Amino acid sequence: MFIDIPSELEAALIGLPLPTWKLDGSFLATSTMERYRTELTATPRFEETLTTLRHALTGEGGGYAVLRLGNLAKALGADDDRFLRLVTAFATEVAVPFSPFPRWSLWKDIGVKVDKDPGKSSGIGYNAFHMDLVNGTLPPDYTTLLCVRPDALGGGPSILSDAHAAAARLSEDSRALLAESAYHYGTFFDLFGVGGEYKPFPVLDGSTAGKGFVRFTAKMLERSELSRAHADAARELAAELIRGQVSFMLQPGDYLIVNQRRFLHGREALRGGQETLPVADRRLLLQLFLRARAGDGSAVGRRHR
Ligand SMILES: O=C(O)CCC(=O)C(=O)O
Ligand SMILES: [Fe+2]
Repeated sequence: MFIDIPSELEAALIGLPLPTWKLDGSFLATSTMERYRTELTATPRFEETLTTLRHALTGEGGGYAVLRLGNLAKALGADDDRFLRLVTAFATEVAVPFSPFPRWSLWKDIGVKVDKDPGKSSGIGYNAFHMDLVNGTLPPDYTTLLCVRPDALGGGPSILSDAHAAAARLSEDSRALLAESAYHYGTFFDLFGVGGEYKPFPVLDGSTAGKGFVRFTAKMLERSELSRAHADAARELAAELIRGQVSFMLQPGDYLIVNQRRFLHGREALRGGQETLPVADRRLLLQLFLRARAGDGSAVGRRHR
């Protein structure tokens, strides 16, 4: 699931003249996507790299990939606009980039905040298995994380788990409970491109067993009021996700793409002592969400807007 960029391709990408992107509402503009595609497809060995990437995300047993863009990050600067345009161009070949948060630009910073709820985004603690935007009726098909700086103190490996495989290991009774509209999590306010608020929601969608979203966040076990039986079933799923997890440390320039219809993600705790690090040295990821194009097999037969 780790994909290296062939050196001929890397060399060509460094000089690629990608223009600043434009947005159409909260989605990347079609004109930008077309321009980026034209530039990328003219580079050597791009098509084979893209085929490998798409297969990792949507092929049998697949569901996530890490594009190793570290050399490009080093050459261009990991938080330089040219590098960000390049990563955006790769993302565009997977699905349509968009921002659900009207107040944020396309890419959202995930830094380290020592005084935030440690289990939430940008907190310092264990970030339990979850799907991003779990309480929208149409969560992003893909969530993507670009590593600008790992934890300088050496913590915070990413964790990933095949959600359908975990659900399949549960008892019939637990699966039946998870298929009931008995779960809820968080607030839903002023979000674009992810449908309406879904509350309460079922974790498993009985009609699309093995296919649809496993609409789950282990964070609701601590932060939402759930009935005993429904909470127990959710706890069993959380345990199975951990049993099946893979974990790895993102390196500078690594671009993690997660197919949210297949895999759930999270992150182990950062190493203690974060408050001693200057903010500019702390871990920094940039996050971008993608909506599948209608008819590409991972879409839901609905145009993005
Ligand atoms: O910090 C990380 O590696 C993951 C963060 C995350 O999953 C999120 O903010 O949604
Ligand atoms: Fe997340």
